[in-house]
Amino acid sequence: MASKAKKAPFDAVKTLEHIEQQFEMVQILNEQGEVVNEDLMPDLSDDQLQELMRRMVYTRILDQRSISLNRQGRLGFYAPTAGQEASQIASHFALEQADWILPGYRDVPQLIWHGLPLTQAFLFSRGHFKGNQAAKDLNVLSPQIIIGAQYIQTAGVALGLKKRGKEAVAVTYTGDGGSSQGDFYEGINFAGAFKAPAIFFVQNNQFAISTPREKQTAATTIAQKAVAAGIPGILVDGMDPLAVYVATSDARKRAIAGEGPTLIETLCFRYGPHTMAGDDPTRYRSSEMETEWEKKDPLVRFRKFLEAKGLWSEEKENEVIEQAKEDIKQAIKEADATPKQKVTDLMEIMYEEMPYNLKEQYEIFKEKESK
Ligand SMILES: Cc1ncc(C[n+]2csc(CCOP(=O)(O)OP(=O)(O)O)c2C)c(N)n1
Ligand SMILES: [Mg+2]
Repeated sequence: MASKAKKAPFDAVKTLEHIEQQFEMVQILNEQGEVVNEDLMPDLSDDQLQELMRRMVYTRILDQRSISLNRQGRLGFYAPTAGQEASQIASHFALEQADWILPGYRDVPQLIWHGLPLTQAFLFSRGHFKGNQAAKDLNVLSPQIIIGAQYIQTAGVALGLKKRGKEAVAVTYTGDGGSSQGDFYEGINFAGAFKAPAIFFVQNNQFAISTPREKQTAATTIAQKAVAAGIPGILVDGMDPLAVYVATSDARKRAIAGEGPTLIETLCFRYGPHTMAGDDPTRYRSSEMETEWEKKDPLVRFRKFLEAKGLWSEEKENEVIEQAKEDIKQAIKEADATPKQKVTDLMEIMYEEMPYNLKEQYEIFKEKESK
């Protein structure tokens, strides 16, 4: 049946375009380390600015050493972090010790700066249970391997903090790939509905293993997904430590004030492979793309910014590098000296009271292990 062309009563596409246009990338330092948005400059002392740089340099060295330790067969599972230091370290820098961190597998640096000893990080990499036994007063959960699952846990932890009247937030990290999981939507929606004090990070490093960001979603930004949950969403230059710091402290302030959660998308890049288990990035991304992102490097731009203020030098940087190397050497020694895990260890930590049938097996293993 021929129908007369009618004018649409409303323009749904325009509504979407209008929303998408609101998500401009927040940036304070450009690639040359120049301040391009003075109004947003955070109130950080010279010491704090230096400490932030120190942590980023240390983390880059930790990444380099972890990769070579993995190649020597001295570490197990490892997900490289270089390129994501501003996203990881500057976001953590805006947090307090009382805050809870629910990390993904690439977020070991945030755990370390929250207080997890390096030795434990190495034991986690080796699949040793002691790597997952953080001190009781350290507010962290173990790195989550199931993508996006920590988003729901974060909504729960945040609501728990609110109900207990704690002045603290629950902070989680996932990737661009993680934002496609059902858990992602459930987490931000629940936290929004209950005004739970949570900060949800999506470190958009452009790839989920080999799947490019464009295949992940039709949305122009991941930050805009906050709109459907009725919570603020921020798109931030994830290679700019000051922008990430400001976005995080703003989100934390609002969460503590009872205003609920925030979704923060940090645009960044992982320079290395997905993990050390055989991924070859040259098969899915061009060297031009890599060079473009390396120009945005967070350490390079922050170094330039600090040097212009007389706050950083090659000497300072070398001190940090030497310290990191020394700490890593010591920590790997301690990890080597940790007794190998036994089957009975796993049974002991799993149960407060062991079922009788497992008790029988436990005795059998105990006997075997004593030989
Ligand atoms: C629920 C689930 N599905 C699939 C996997 C396998 N897997 C591991 S990492 C990964 C990609 C995740 O990419 P992204 O969220 O962008 O994080 P990135 O590794 O880039 O930091 C996938 C699909 C998994 N661990 N969990
Ligand atoms: Mg990714």
